[in-house]
Amino acid sequence: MIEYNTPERPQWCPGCGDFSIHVALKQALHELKIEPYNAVIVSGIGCGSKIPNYVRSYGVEGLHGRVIPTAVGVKIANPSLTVVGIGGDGDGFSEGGNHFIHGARENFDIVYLVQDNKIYGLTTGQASPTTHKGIKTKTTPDGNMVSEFRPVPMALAAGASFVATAFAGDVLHLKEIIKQAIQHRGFAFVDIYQPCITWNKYNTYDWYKERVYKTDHDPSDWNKAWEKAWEPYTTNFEKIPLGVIYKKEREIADEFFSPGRHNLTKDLPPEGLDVSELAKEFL
Ligand SMILES: Cc1ncc(C[n+]2csc(CCOP(=O)(O)OP(=O)(O)O)c2C)c(N)n1
Ligand code: SF4
Repeated sequence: MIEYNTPERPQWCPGCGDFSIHVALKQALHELKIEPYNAVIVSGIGCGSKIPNYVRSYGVEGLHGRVIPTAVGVKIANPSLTVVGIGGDGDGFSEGGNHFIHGARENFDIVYLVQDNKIYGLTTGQASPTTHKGIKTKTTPDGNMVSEFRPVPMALAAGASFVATAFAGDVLHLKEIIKQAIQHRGFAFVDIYQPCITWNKYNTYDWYKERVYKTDHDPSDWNKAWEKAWEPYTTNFEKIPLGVIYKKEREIADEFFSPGRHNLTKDLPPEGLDVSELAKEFL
């Protein structure tokens, strides 16, 4: 058994979906025989983003909304590492929305897991981009007036080469999906439906259990994937597919940016550069 446990106990509310994501991620890394010194967990800021503290690997708890650029930086610096970016829906789709689009487009070889509880958990219950229309939150006391952000169609439209959905209430399936995401070569996005039992009284475990089902379509069929990606919205959340929605390998960006290819330091003199003249401009 590869030891991924830490002495720290997660500080989540009892019953929070983040517990299953934590277990599934550690189990996926263990089953893929990835040693802790070859894994880096990069998060943002939020309840779920505390997760690097609870996994015995390398980790960065970074800035809110900046999971993807930090993860990409780690991957470029050392392409041999397994880099897993992880954060909340507020972190990834609001502050980090721009990075999400371009991460999918550029296709760096990283995993990106979103703990999608459809609320801002850590800051105590404000509406997030994936909060459903009509839902009352602290910031939408008369009901959310705007339509929800659609992460799965967005990832597909932006060009992600691996797009999947999973549910924190089904930890074994979630673990299998995380394993597939890690094994995929390219940007692998998993939208994880994660109940926040404290602030989101609408998207509960029972609410999901009545709606989720495992899809068995051919994930290399883009048109079918597009249809599945939209199913929650076209059925008014009556049917929510879980599983790999789309998967097709294509060129990854990593090789272009690899330090070996652009040896930016090769022409520097060994003693370094004298920048004192240049610096005077700013004095
Ligand atoms: C740049 C910046 N903006 C805003 C915040 C305040 N902030 C901290 S966590 C958070 C939202 C957390 O929600 P989410 O990302 O969905 O994660 P969750 O807590 O639900 O897991 C916000 C707005 C911050 N820390 N930094
Ligand atoms: S506030 Fe919500 S997301 Fe945060 S730990 Fe509690 S249940 Fe989990």
